[in-house]
Amino acid sequence: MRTMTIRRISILICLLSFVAAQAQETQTVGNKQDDHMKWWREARFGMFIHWGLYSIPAGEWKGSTDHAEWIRTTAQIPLDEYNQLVAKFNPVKFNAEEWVKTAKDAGMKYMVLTSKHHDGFCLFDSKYTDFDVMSTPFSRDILKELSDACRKYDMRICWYHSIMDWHHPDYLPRRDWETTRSSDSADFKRYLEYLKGEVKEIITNYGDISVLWFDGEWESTWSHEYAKQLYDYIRQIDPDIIINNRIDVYRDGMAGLSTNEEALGDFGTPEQEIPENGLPGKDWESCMTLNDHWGFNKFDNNWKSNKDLIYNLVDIASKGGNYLLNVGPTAEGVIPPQSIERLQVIGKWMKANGASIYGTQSSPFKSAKWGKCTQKATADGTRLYLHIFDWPKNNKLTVTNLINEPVRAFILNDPKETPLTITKKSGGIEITLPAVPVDSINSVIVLDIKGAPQVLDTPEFSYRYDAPADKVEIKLISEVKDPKIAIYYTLDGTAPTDKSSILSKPVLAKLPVNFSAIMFYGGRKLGEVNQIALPLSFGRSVTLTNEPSEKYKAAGAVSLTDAAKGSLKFSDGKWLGFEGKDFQATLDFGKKTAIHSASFGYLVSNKSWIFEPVDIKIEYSTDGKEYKPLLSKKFNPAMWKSADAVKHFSDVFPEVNARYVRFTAKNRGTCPEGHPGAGGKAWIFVDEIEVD
Ligand code: H79
Repeated sequence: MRTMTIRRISILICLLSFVAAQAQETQTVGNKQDDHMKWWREARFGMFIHWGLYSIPAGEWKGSTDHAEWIRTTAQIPLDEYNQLVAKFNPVKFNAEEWVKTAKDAGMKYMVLTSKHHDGFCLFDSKYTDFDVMSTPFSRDILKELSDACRKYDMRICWYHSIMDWHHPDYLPRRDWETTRSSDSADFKRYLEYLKGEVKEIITNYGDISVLWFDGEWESTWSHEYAKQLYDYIRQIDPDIIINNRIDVYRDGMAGLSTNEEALGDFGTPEQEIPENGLPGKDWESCMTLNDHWGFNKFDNNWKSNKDLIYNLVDIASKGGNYLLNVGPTAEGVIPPQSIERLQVIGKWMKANGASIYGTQSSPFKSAKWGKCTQKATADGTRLYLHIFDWPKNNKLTVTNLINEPVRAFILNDPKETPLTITKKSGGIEITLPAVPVDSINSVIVLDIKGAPQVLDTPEFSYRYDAPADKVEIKLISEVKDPKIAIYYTLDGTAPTDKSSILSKPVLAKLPVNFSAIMFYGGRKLGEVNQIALPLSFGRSVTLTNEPSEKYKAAGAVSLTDAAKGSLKFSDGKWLGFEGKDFQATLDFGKKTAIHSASFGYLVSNKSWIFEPVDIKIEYSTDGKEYKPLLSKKFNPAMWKSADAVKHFSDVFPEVNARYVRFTAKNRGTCPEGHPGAGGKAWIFVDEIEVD
C-alpha cells in the first residue's frame, strides 16, 4: 500500500478552525524590542537606491551589456582599472531634494541608499579611506545632502552598507580571478575594525538614521561572532536603529529569512521575491527592482508594469511585509524617467488608497479568489480593505469564508462614503459594486465588520491510493470539531449541496476520482467548492529506466503519479531532473485497463539549462515486452529560447486495453550553440504522467 509522503501532506496543511484576528497577533510577536519597529511596520513602502561608481559604465564593459553594480566582478575588472572611475564620478545633476520628493510623491516613507556597495566605494566622506566621494571631481558628501533633504521633507533615511568589499586590502577572500592582488598581508580582523569605524561614521555623522541594511554577508570569512561584535557595537551607539538580518550569517538564500534562533537582526530580507504565504510572526521586507538590475543599466528596458508594481505592493502588505522598491540613478545623478513615471502612478494610487496600506495588518484570509485583503482594527470591530484587481463581471463581489456580521461597505476612494448594498447570501457576503471599476488597476472596497475577523478556511483533504482495495481514500486533514460545520460532497462531478452525502468519515472512491465538497456553517453555505480530480493513473506503480540526478529526484518515481505537480520553481522538490540523460518511466496498472488519453508534464527553464525534450513518446503494452505507439511529439531543437514554463503534452487516442504505459522523453544531451552553457550537459525536468 502506498501513501502520500509526509512532505506532500504538509503542503496541504489545513486548519479547519477559526483563524481569529491572526494578523493582529502576527505583528506583535517575535521581536525583543518591539517599540523601535513601530514606524517601520506602519510605513510599508520604501525606496532603495543603488548608486555608485558602477553607474558610470551603466552596465556595459568591453561589449558585454548585462552588468550593473556587480560589474567589477562580473566583467572581472582589475582594481587599478576600476579605480579610474573615481576620477570620472561627477553627477552634476544630482539634487537630493528632487530624489526625496520623488520618493515622497510615490508614497514611500523611507529611503535606503548604498553608502557602500560590494565594490567598496563610499558615497560619503570617510576618514578611513580615500576610496570615497571626496576623492572624486564631485567632492560632495552624498549622505549628508540626502539625509539633510530627508529631514526637510519628513522622510526617514537609511543606509545600505556592504560587508563584502572587493577593494579593501584586508577584506578576504579575493575573487578567484584576481591573481595579481596578493592577500599575504591581509588581516580580516583589521577589516572588521574598518567596517565598524565606517558604520559609526554613517550612523553618527548624519543625524537620526532609521535602518542599517547590510548585505554581502555570505562569504566564508564572515561569521556569527563577527556579526555579534558589529551588532553590539551598533546597539551601544544607537539602541533603536533597525538592523536587517543580513548582518548575520543565517539567511536562507533569496527567500531571505533567518534560519537560526540566535540570528541577529530585526527583519527578514526576501530579494526579488514575495513569500508565498507571508511569514507569520516575522517582520520582513521584500526588496525588488523596477527592471532587471539594481544599479543603472542603460540597456535594460524590461520595466515592470504599473499594475504589477501596485499588485506587488498590495500583495506584500496583505502578507504583513514591507516593499522596498529600487531605483538606479545614472552617473549624472538622475533617476531614470521610466522609473519616475512608474513611481508617479503608484503615488497617485497611494494618495487615494494609502489608508489600505499604511499601518494595516495582514489578510485574515488564507487566500481569496476576488483579490487581496488588508485590515485595521476599529473601535468596535475591524475594517477590511478588499483590493479588487479584476472587477467581477456581474458587479457582485462575494466575500466567502467570513463569519462576522457585516456593518457597511463603501469605496475607499469615495469621499462621501456612499454605502454599497450588502446582502448576506448563501456562500458569503455579497457586495453590489458600481458597474465600472473606480480605479483602472486596483479599486479598494472598505468592508466594516463586527469584532475581530473570524475566517473559516475552506476544508482541505489528503488522499492516497490503496492498491489492494484499488480505491482512493480521501479524508479531511484536520477534524471538524465545531457542531455548526457540515461538509457535503459528491463523486460524480455535480455541485454539492446540503442534500448531497454528508462527510462523516473518509471517503473511498474508485479511480478516476471526481470529488467535490462544500462547507456549511449553521445551515448556511460558506466558502467555495473544493474539488479533487484524480486520473486513472493516480498512485499507480512506476519504474524508471534511468535514475534522476541525486539533486533533483523528488520522492523518486512515486512523485510522477502523486497528483502534486512541479511549479515554475525547478527546486520545489517535485521535479525529477535528468542531466544529459533521457527519461523513461513505465506505469503498471496491475491488470489490463481501458485507456484513452495520456499527459506528460515537463519544465522549460533554459536559463537554468532545462530544455524541452527532443521528442516525447507514449506507448502501451499488455505483456510488458512488446510496446505499441499511442502518442508522440517531436520538438524543434532550434527553438530553445522560450520563456520559463510548466508544459504538458497531452492528447487522446482511440480506446485500448493496456496493462503498461511507457513514457519516453529524449534529452537533447548538450546545451545548444548560442546558449551560455553551450557544450555542457542539458537537463530535462519531468513531473506527473497521467493516463485516463
Ligand atoms: O544590492 C543588490 C545586489 O547587488 C545584492 N543584493 C541586492 C539588494 C546581491 N548580491 N548578490 N546577489 C544579490 C545575488 C547573490 C546570490 C548568492 Fe547567495 C550569493 C548566491 C550564493 C551566494 C545569497 C546567499 C543567496 C544565497 C546565498
